[in-house]
Amino acid sequence: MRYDWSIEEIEQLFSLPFNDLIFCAQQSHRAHFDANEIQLSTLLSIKTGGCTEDCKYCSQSAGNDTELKPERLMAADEVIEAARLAKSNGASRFCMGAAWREPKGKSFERVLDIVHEVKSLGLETCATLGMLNGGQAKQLAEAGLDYYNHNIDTSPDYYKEIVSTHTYKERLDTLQQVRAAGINICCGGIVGMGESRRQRAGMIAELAHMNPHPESVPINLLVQIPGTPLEEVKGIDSLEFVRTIAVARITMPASHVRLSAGREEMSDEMQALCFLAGANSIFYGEKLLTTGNAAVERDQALFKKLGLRAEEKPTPSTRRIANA
Ligand code: SAM
Ligand code: DTB
Ligand code: SF4
Repeated sequence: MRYDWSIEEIEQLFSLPFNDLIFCAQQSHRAHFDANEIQLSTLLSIKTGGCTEDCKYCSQSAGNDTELKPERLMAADEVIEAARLAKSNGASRFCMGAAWREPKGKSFERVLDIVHEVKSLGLETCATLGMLNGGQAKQLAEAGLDYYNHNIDTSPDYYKEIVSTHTYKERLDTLQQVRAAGINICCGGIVGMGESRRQRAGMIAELAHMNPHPESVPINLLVQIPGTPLEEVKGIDSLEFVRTIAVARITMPASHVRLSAGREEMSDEMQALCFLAGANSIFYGEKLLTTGNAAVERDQALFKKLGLRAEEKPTPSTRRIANA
């Protein structure tokens, strides 16, 4: 496994003829995975809106003038009900998101209880709650958290154009605490925020330098939300998005690369190209956090047309072998 990709090498991958790039990505993909299996994660926003942070893309920042109405942290039994439904629809992982800078006090304790209960349903658990300290990461691990999602979102040099209320370094500090607590890392970013190709390569390089690589790498296509500063940013070409997926696959060959936000607007053909480029995970369910997602029936029909299957949750014994 390589952890030393330079930005220039990654730019060279981006510049390959498309067919060559997809061929390389397929070789990497098939060396590590069944190419016809896709991991399904269902998202739920357990605490929506009113966030103190100023991320320019986000519907949930209190400073962005969006339509969203802030809500309180959901009750545990409502979350468990949603998790049960996600399981019965075929998801293997349940991801809970909160619009917080960091979790605190009684709310954090409720999240710990929720994680414990979701885990006991036989689902993999994932949470994204903002910045964590070492003690919080340990408590989440003890409650049964399998994955923590904390994205770097873009290249280090572009990060300050996107957020001013926390730093890129603080993102890395949280990731370090998560790793130290023995929780799997879900870390990726957003494309289509006005970044250059070099900055996209810079983001992938940062992820690919992490040792070990993040176990899950969500690649989000910006959802342009009315009232956010990125509402009218010029979108990226769809084949450039497919290239980004392929480059993530080649540089992090054993990670699950997730075709994340933006799928609702994508054609079946574009999603098929993303799977061909090595994406092997999706968000599955009617909603992302605050915006729509591809409908479950549409996903089921697409899987049928492409001969794809949902990946089963690894049993503890197979996980040990995979990590050996
Ligand atoms: N507050 C926590 C944080 O920022 O880490 C967790 C929730 S935050 C909404 C999780 C991730 O969702 C962000 O890091 C970003 O990658 C993604 N995201 C948020 N809004 C998005 C949008 N409009 N389009 C694409 N991805 C988005
Ligand atoms: C990630 O990388 N994408 C998800 C999840 N992690 C938390 C969130 C996507 C949010 C899209 C916009 C919304 O629904 O608010
Ligand atoms: Fe808050 Fe997370 Fe949205 Fe940033 S991305 S405004 S931290 S919810």
